[in-house]
Amino acid sequence: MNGAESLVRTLTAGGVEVCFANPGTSEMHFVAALDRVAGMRCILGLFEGVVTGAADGYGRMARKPACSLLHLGPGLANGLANLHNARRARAPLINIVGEHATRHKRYDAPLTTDIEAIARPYSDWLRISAHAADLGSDAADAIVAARSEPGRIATLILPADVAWTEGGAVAALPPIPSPPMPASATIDRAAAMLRADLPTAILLAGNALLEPALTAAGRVAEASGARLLAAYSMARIERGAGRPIVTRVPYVLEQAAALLREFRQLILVGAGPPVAFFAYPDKSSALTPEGCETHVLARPGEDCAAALDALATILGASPILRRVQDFDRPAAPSGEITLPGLAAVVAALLPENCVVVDESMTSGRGMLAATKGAPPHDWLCNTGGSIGIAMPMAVGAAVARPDRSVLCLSADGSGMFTLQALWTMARENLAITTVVFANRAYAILKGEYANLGGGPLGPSATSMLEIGRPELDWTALAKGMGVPGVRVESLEAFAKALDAGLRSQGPYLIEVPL
Ligand SMILES: Cc1ncc(C[n+]2csc(CCOP(=O)(O)OP(=O)(O)O)c2C)c(N)n1
Repeated sequence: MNGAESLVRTLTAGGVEVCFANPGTSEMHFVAALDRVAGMRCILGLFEGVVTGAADGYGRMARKPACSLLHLGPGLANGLANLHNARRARAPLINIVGEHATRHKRYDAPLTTDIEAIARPYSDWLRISAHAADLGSDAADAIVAARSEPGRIATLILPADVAWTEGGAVAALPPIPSPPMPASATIDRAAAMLRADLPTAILLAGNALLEPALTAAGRVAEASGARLLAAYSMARIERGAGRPIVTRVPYVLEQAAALLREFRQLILVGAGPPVAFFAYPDKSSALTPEGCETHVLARPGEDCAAALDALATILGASPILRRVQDFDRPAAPSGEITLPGLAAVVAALLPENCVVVDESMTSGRGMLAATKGAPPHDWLCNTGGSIGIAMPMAVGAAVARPDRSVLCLSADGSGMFTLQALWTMARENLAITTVVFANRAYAILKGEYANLGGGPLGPSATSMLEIGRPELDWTALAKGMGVPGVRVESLEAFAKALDAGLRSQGPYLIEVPL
């Protein structure tokens, strides 16, 4: 068995069943091993941003890692933007990057770069494999690193000679460490704060927005009267009718500040203190109101669910959560396309257990509020602000959960970064309905420019923020990659297309001109 085969065998034995890949010559032994080892589904992405974004979406939905396979430094560089988002999402991911054979590096062949230097800031764990005999145990260590709470990026750099040399050995998986429990004094302090008669919010992020932590948070809120908030950069939230009521901190600074203003106490669970996305002249970057006491109940790598459960017990919370979101959804509206109308159609038709991948940007700002009473579903967001994640992430989510339909909401500018994901959707026949909000602009940047107080925009600057010349034809782009689609001109046409897409067992694209 060569090193590459020991790597694939160790990965599959350790529960890594999917590899999103864009390989090259240096990864050929890994690719060849896929035919000798059962149990690894290999999925081709036609750009590395699709590969890393899909691995992120898979990790968020499967709650275990897929691996990505990238070609040397340039392949990694192409995948970095979505690797950044994955790291910000604390998604579990094993990032395998091929490298030249050790003896080849001194020749400075064209693809040579310092892969370690490129990968380091995007990795929580990194190792360069040195010997075929150790590659299996390197892979096992990578799995443990990726699977350790709250989910980590483990980058394994794989020199070609380590992959092709005989003497590989499959390694057993060391135990995955359990997340530590916060100190009891930390939980007691949170209980004392919640007993004080002060307006209090509990800010949740990461795994705290998923069961079982979510219900425990709901019980704490019910017992104490505290309000549950979700960090703007939330990776995934389980929401909808029957679930705890959680409000997301808005993107827009003034709106976020207005939401947070009333609180005198803030308890953080898997979240950092709220901060603005960007700095603006004369505005604070920190969003925690002045005089508000902040207390960290559980850090991201700690056991958020157990901490919340212990807190609920101290507070004498009811074991059964009663204060949940009511089922409430509108009838699908008709008429001219408007943003509230589009949100209402989505709310009217969202199927139970749907996975919504949201990079709708300015067009979807009303989506969360409109869908809060829809049947239970998951909502996945862009966590790192690097745009071009929705379509790749939808691929990964659909691969992880073939039992659920996936609704991908993408703004047109964001979508253009990684639209090659449509090809993978078609090739793998994934049940993903992609809605493209075609406002033909980088609309958010116009608002940001105004926030920066730069005065009126000149024609050259304006043309940097508009993408309508030439006009993108999304249904043609999708068709060219094997995805059927339709352009809709009214809310009833949108509702009809959305219903058809969500019922179909394959990919579908709806272009909504705005
Ligand atoms: C990788 C990356 N490149 C560039 C940006 C800067 N950026 C932020 S928003 C945006 C345009 C978004 O336009 P679109 O996705 O069409 O959404 P809209 O604002 O029109 O709703 C750009 C270019 C970014 N965040 N990430």
